[in-house]
Amino acid sequence: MRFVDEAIIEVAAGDGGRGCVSFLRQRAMPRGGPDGGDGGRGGDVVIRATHRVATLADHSYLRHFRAGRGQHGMGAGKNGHAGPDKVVEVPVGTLVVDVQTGEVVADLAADGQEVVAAQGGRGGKGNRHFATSTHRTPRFAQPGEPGQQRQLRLELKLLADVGLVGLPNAGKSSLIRACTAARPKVADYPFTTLTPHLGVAELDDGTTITLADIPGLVEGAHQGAGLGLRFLRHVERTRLFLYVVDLASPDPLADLATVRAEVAAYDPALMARVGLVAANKLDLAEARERYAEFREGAEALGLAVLPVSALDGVGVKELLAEVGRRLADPDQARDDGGRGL
Ligand SMILES: Nc1nc2c(ncn2[C@@H]2O[C@H](COP(=O)(O)OP(=O)(O)OP(=O)(O)O)[C@@H](O)[C@H]2O)c(=O)[nH]1
Ligand SMILES: [Mg+2]
Repeated sequence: MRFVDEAIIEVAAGDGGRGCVSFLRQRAMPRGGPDGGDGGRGGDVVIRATHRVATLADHSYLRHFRAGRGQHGMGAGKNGHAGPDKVVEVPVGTLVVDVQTGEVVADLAADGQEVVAAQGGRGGKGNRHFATSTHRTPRFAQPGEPGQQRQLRLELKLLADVGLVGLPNAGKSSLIRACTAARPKVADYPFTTLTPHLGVAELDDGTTITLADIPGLVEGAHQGAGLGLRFLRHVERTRLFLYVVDLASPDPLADLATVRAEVAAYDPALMARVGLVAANKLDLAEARERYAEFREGAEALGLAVLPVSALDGVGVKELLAEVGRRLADPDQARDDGGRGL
C-alpha cells in the first residue's frame, strides 16, 4: 500500500435537532399545556488512533467527514435521538493540527486514543420549557445549535525508540533485518528504501526496542536532493539516533559529517539527540582498515562507535545491548525526543 504521511481533512459535526412546538391535545382537555420535546444533540466527529491502519493513504485526497444530525424534538414530550458520531481511524502516531489556527488538537500516540475533532451541536429545547404562569402557550422552541466544522491537517510521525539515519546504501535496512523480524528490501543501489518502516528488536532481558528505518539522506537533501528530508519527521520523536556508516566507503568520516549536516539543516535541535554510530560492513577488509581512524574522528565529535557487520551479524548483539543501556539510562534519555509535548 502507498505510504502517505500527511493529509488534510474537513470535519463537520452534526447539527442539534430542533426543539418542538406542540400542545397536549386530549378529548377531555382540549387546551392542554405545551409538550414539545427537545431536539437531540448532533453527533461528534471523533479521530481515533489504531494499529489497524498504517498510513494516511485513505485520507490523502481532501476528505469530508460528517457526523449525523440530532433528531428534532416531537410532540407528547418526546425528545429527539442524538445524531450518530462519525469515527475517523488514523495510524498511531498521528498529530492532528487545526489548519486555520495552527493549534495542535491532539497527538494520538497510543492505540485506541481518540479526540473529539468537531463537537456536535446542542439540541434545541422544546416549547414545554418555556411555559410560565403568565405565558402558558409558548408558540416557540429553540433551534438546534450548528455542529462545529473545521479543517484539520493529519501528520503521521512514526513512534520508535531508535531512528536509523545514514547515506543510501549504508546498510540501514540490512541492520534492521539483522536485529528484528522486519524484512525490508535490501539492495546494492541507493534509495532501495522508499518509505519508512519499523522493526522491533528483543534484548536478552526481554525488553523490546523499536527501530525506524527511513530512506537514505544525501548531501543537499535539505534542498530536496535525493528523497529530501521529509522522512526525518519519522525519527524526530525517537530517543536515540543510530547513525549507520558504510566503512567501505572512501571517506566514512565525511559521510558521517554529510548526514549530520543534513539532520542539522532539518532541525538544529536534533544534534543534541543521543547519538551512536554503527560502523558497518566490517566483514570487508577495506572497511576494517579504516576503522581505527574513523572511530577516533567520530569520538572527537562526542559519538560512541560500535563495529558491526549487518551482513553476517557480527557485533549486532553488542550494538543492541548498548542501545538498550542508553535508552534505560535516565541521563542519556533526558532528551525525551519531544514526547513530553
Ligand atoms: N559486505 C557487506 N555488505 C553490506 C553490509 N550491510 C549492507 N550491505 C550491503 O549494502 C547494500 C545496501 O544495503 P541496504 O541495507 O539496502 O542499505 P540502506 O542503507 O538501507 O540503503 P537505502 O535504503 O538505499 O538508503 C546491499 O547490497 C547490502 O547487501 C555489511 O555489513 N557488509
Ligand atoms: Mg534501506
